[in-house]
Amino acid sequence: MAKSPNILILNGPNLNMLGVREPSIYGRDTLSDIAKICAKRGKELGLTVDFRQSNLEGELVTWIQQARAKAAGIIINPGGYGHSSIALLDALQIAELPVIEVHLSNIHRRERFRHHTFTSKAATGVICGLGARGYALALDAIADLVKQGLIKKKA
Ligand code: DHK
Repeated sequence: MAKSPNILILNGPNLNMLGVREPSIYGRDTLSDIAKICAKRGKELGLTVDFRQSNLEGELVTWIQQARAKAAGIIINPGGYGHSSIALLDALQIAELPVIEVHLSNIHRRERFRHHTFTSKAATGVICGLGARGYALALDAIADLVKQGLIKKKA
């Protein structure tokens, strides 16, 4: 039987604090609740899900570099690094994989400094404002992209 495609789901800084972190903005789901949602949806879609979180920019960069050889796609909630990290943008571009960026909150309804994300330039699509559900929707989208063999081309 063919191996199921591996999807790397990355979560950036402070997302380990979900559940207690400003619930009116980020909701009450913990990161482990979201990991369970992703495992379930991934299984339904025939995907293997590798769900990770780090507060360290360099660790996220290393994981994205490793994904180039072993993953079929990347889902990333870059947290605050989305607004600041050219290193994460570079790593995502080097990966040459379908990328879906997720934000739990609608960053466009929030402070102006959250409106711009460097990482979005490397994303095939961006989902924001739908809370934990955004991750399940990102898996649906990436399953389609992987099935169609749509590999993101460099700009
Ligand atoms: C998560 C963060 O940690 C913030 O820094 C972003 C994003 C928004 C989210 O909505 O998931 O600004």
